[in-house]
Amino acid sequence: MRPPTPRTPRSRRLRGKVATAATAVLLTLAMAAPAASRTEEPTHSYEVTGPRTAAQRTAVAATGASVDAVRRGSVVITADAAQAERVRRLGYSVRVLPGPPDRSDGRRAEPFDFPPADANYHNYAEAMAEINADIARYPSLMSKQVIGKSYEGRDIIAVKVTGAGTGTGTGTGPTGGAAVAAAARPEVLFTHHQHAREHLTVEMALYLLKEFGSKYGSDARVTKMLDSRVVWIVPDLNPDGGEYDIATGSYRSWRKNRQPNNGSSARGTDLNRNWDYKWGCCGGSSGSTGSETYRGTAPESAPEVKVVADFVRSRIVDGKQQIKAAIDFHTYSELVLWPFGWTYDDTAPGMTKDDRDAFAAVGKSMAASNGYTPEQASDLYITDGSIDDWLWGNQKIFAYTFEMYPNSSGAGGGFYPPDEVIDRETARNRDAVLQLLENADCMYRSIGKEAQYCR
Ligand code: 0X9
Ligand code: CA
Ligand code: ZN
Repeated sequence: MRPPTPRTPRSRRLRGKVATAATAVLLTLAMAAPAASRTEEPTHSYEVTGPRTAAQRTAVAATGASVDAVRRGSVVITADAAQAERVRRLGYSVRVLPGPPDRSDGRRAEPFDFPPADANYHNYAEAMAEINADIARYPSLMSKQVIGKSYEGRDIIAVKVTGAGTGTGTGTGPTGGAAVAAAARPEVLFTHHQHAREHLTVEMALYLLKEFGSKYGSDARVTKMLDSRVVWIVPDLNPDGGEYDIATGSYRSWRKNRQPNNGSSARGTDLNRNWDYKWGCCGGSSGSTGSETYRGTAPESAPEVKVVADFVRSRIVDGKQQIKAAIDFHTYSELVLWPFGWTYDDTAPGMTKDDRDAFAAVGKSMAASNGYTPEQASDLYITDGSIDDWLWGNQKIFAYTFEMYPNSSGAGGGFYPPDEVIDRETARNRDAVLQLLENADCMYRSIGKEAQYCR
């Protein structure tokens, strides 16, 4: 079956103008045939009271629900009715929480656009336009590559950001040998928006591009880093899911991509369970197409994961992976997480004590700057096939997961914080991002072992 042609949403400048016939047709389609409610099981957010250990939370996740927030003695999940019933049968009390907030302001949203009260979020077309404008403004600092396409055919891009200065990865400052120095720059990867409803992560990517562009040459810390590192920003791994989530003007709490599943009316693979490291190994994902954490038919069966994994592999030069460190941005819970997610153990094959200690040292230092909680990913619950396990286990990239604002599902809006918080909550990670860039040339310096590992 051919994927449908992606619809190009109109720019927000046109909002309020007379709807064209084409737009009216789109609106009708989007409103009249919500695939989720007709052919897929509707999901709700629930508070589950009882689970207080990681093993108990892993058992809750094994019902096929996604665990969205962890508290002492309870969790918040997204689940359909059958999954919620399975959680109940584990012996926990389950209470329906309110659905996504209504941000319509009593006005009708344009199809494939954020509701009026959240207009400062960027849909796919708006984000691409913003990025193109940044690149046009700072052409010697940043450039764009289309690294592949989503299932529905949208471009997945990587933006390269690196300065014209002559710094190297050694921290010795200007060398006068620009061509040689540029080849030696450690590379750092930022990935965003694996999960459709986590729209704040796209804003995080836009913030980084603006910050790097506007501060290069004036802010000493930014300048030094961009002259001695190559930054790669993949601002949107899941454009299809993101557009689907906002398509009707009411948020759908969608998580996965929009790939159809053979023999099932349920769409989507959880991209963060589809990476090729210990895929499906350990009860940290689901083999059921209807699950929120469906792992796909095989590692990298989701085109979006394959595209980004191929891109990461393309950064192996002369047998050496150039990318040294990474952050994958998610929402919510305000966490800095490090691998592994597939095992509760701190160390494991492929994770020595020194590796773990370096992860923890830099992780805790970043968390001290943004006020998040630092911990190993599996302290929450087991995940398998997640991006950071693959980046570390397969590519030896020091990869973190950040869970952004809000802290809990209550006050901050859960997956849908109001657009008023975008500036504050993206800038909040400025120092952590710079810290990762500063550590990227030798993560083991953080544990006093530079001489042993980085010569
Ligand atoms: O479950 C996930 O994929 C992440 N949480 S979210 O609510 N954004 O879906 C957490 C992943 C943590 N595990 C690893 N990073 N391995
Ligand atoms: Ca607003
Ligand atoms: Zn997520």
